[in-house]
Amino acid sequence: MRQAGRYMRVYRDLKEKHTFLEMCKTPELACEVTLQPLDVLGVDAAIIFADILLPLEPMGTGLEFSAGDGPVIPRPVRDRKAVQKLLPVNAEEQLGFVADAIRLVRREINIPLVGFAGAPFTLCSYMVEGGKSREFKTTKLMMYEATDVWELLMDKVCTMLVDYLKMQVAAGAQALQIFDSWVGCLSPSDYEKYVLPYSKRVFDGLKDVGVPVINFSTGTSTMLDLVQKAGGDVLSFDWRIQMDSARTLLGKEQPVQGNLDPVTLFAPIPVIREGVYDILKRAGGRGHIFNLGHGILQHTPVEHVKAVVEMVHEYQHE
Ligand code: 1CP
Repeated sequence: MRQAGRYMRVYRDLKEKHTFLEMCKTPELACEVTLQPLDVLGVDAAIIFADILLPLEPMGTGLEFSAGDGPVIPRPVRDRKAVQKLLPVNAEEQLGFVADAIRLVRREINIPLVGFAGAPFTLCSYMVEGGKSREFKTTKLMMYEATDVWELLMDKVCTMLVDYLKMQVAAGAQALQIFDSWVGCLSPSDYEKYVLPYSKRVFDGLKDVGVPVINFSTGTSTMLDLVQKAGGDVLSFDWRIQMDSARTLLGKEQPVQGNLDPVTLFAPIPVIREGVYDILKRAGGRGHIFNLGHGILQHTPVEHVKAVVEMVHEYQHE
């Protein structure tokens, strides 16, 4: 995961000439951006260049990325009428550019390519709030005050997601990652009641898709057992829990991914090494994919990212 290729010069140069959405929707450009970090960093897998919010456009809410402020959803969905008006998505026809980009990338690389989408909660939170949020008050109030509207919205998003993710696998994605970036704003009980059944529906819908599915979330260290119940072959979580504690909680047979704090990448190399080794040691050398606990930050020194990849490759388990 290297959300915001913005930390790389080659990406910024390309963005001088194209908008972010143009880059996502032009398979040749999306392919180029996907490839950009691979040789430089020496990573073991690639993630397709796209965004979790792309499906909102065909659903009818609109989608804009204004410079600097992140995403804007011009027609947020806040009542029953708006939810009823949401359009069913034909993934092949309306999001086929993602499949095309996947096909192009597969021809160019010999490492696995990860496809992805947003999880139901995180996507719905953008649709309800109209953009990013700190408190998620509008979203939570929809859950509490208009539970049936919330459920209808989650239902529509789940249907779209299973379809969209299957399309990515058919196009050649060799693993899938479902990003629940903001679900950590919920209490465990609210997660269990308003979100878990829907996330589970997506993971269940992908059970026979034939590739591993990664269940990614942040801020969920106090409810990882519930997140695990939703499903997914691999559980990916952030740095707010130590790897060995998480593995004890989840059971040692549960494959895991994570969990370096992306801010650590700005630290001096010896501090980074300490953080990386700590995770690898606590993970125990089996069933663990090393990764950051969340997306890489703007201005991250590329040299430090390279150094981390080398550290992981050189590490010898005792
Ligand atoms: O150049 C730019 O300014 C655009 C920056 C950018 C990029 C490079 C955005 C806007 N999205 C992406 C690509 C992206 N997004 C990928 C492809 C892999 C890569 O190239 O890095 C992936 C996997 C994502 C996933 C994504 N988008 C998530 C989930 C992961 C996470 O970080 O939590 C989320 C929440 C988004 C929404 C989004 N898209 C872009 C921004 C700035 C945001 C976050 C805004 C917010 O804080 O709400």
